[in-house]
Amino acid sequence: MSSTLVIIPTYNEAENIEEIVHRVRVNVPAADVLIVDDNSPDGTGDIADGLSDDGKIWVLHRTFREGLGAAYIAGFGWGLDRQYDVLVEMDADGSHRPEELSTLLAAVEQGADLVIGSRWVRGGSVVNWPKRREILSKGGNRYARTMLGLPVRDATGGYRAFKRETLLGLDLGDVESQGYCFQVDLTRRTVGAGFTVVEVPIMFVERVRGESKMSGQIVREALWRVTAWGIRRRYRKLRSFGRNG
Ligand SMILES: Nc1nc2c(ncn2[C@@H]2O[C@H](COP(=O)(O)OP(=O)(O)OP(=O)(O)O)[C@@H](O)[C@H]2O)c(=O)[nH]1
Ligand SMILES: [Mg+2]
Repeated sequence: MSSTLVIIPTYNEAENIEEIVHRVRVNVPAADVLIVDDNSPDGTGDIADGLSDDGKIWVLHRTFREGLGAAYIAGFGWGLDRQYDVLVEMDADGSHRPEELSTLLAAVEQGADLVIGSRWVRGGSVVNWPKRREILSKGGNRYARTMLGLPVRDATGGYRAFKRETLLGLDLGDVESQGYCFQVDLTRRTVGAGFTVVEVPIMFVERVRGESKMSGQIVREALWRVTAWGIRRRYRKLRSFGRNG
């Protein structure tokens, strides 16, 4: 059996952390959980410490808030050092339902190198999102897919399971993207390295408690980085066409 680590980054998730960890433990008891907390002012880190006494729940305390991307990179490093076979990304706010985790893990067992829990494939859905969030997510995905040539409907989705070998093949040391575009960045790297990506439909549920960290700055970062990656990709293609054609 593969050993699995579910990585949950947190910033001010005091109202959510206990429930989400409980749901992971109930639904996939064999998996370990790593909470990566960036010194949340609301005490999420202390609550997490209180959960971590059964040998399956771990907490990585970081001193500064550095964004979702940096938190995941730290969590991946922690898990790779400890030889986990599968590393899962999951939000703390309940949007990524632990009840669907075994579906993602089954796709890994069947051979996928990266499994994305997808809102925008047949059978996927979003619950309680305002129309503007749906438009932003669908539009952002269409833009990323076109600019980067990605064979993926939900490249910004953050509910994912990576095989350890996939992460080891991605050169995580030079990842700079922080917000949503961290997910696009990892998708693009995974596809570019020739790994297999499989999307499984999920029901994404808008958070009920706590505050979203989504911001204009996160959207702007995604837009300029995807644009820059896309231009570089086209330039490289043209150059190699010029050389070979
Ligand atoms: N460690 C850490 N976690 C973060 C940081 N920013 C966001 N998170 C966590 O990352 C997860 C996703 O953040 P959300 O605020 O839900 O953002 P989102 O899912 O993109 O936006 P919504 O769809 O509006 O919820 C949550 O568990 C957050 O607590 C950060 O800077 N550091
Ligand atoms: Mg969220």
